[in-house]
Amino acid sequence: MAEAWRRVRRVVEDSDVVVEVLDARDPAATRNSDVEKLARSLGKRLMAAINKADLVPLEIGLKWKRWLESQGVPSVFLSARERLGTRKLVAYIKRLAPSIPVKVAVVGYPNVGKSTIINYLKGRHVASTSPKPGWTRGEQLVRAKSWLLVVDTPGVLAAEGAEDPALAVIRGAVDPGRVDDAVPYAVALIERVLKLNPKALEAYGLASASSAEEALELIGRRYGRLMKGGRVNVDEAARRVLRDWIVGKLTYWYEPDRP
Ligand SMILES: Nc1nc2c(ncn2[C@@H]2O[C@H](COP(=O)(O)OP(=O)(O)O)[C@@H](O)[C@H]2O)c(=O)[nH]1
Ligand SMILES: [Mg+2]
Repeated sequence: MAEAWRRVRRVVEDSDVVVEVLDARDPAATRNSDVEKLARSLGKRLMAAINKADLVPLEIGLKWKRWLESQGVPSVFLSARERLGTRKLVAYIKRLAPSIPVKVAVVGYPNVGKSTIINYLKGRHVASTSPKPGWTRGEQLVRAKSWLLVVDTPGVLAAEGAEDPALAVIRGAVDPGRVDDAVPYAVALIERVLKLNPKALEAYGLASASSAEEALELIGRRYGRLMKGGRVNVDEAARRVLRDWIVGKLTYWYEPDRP
């Protein structure tokens, strides 16, 4: 078993309630059936936190919430960064708690907002970060409220072998500053946006594009410095798009039951 998965397993084992954090821009792509199965097989209560609500319309977020709940996953639609819906998250955790105090673990792909959520849950009343008796595996527990203990380590899911490079980007596996060739990743991401929600490219001032390659070219022409001979620096444009995804400047949304 890979070390990353072992760590996720440990975090889940040490909890009663597992909060799977999803990116509201693409909840289906940031969902992980392995961790859901793991939580269920260990008898943990599972819920989803559809995070970054500030980036998508409310009615879309609520459709995703209903979609997840129809599959047995209680869900809240929230913006951890903007502190919207966060109290509802706490209320859901309380409702799901099998006993008090409840131990909560936060899991998800990189960049979905796990640390922001953990920090919110911990709040300012960090009473203790020392390991509790019975906590032999090295995870830290923070008592956030009298009834709420937070596992201080996020369960980071690794995006392994994503068949579609767009999924690798969405699942936080591509570092725009380090990846050798950013273009195929950016093209794949834009293809997904064109397929699911082409209007989202209006954020780049693009009314329409007939292909992802054309869109990338137009983005480079509009925002980048041109190279010798007026050629577009496509590599730079691609890295910009990947960065924009990470910081939330690039946003799109779609309804459940599309791919
Ligand atoms: N727009 C938006 N950005 C968020 C939200 N929550 C977290 N982020 C941002 O997403 C990035 C990753 O957040 P972080 O908590 O470090 O994610 P982690 O990798 O899952 O721990 C950071 O730039 C956060 O500021 C949110 O609710 N809305
Ligand atoms: Mg983190």
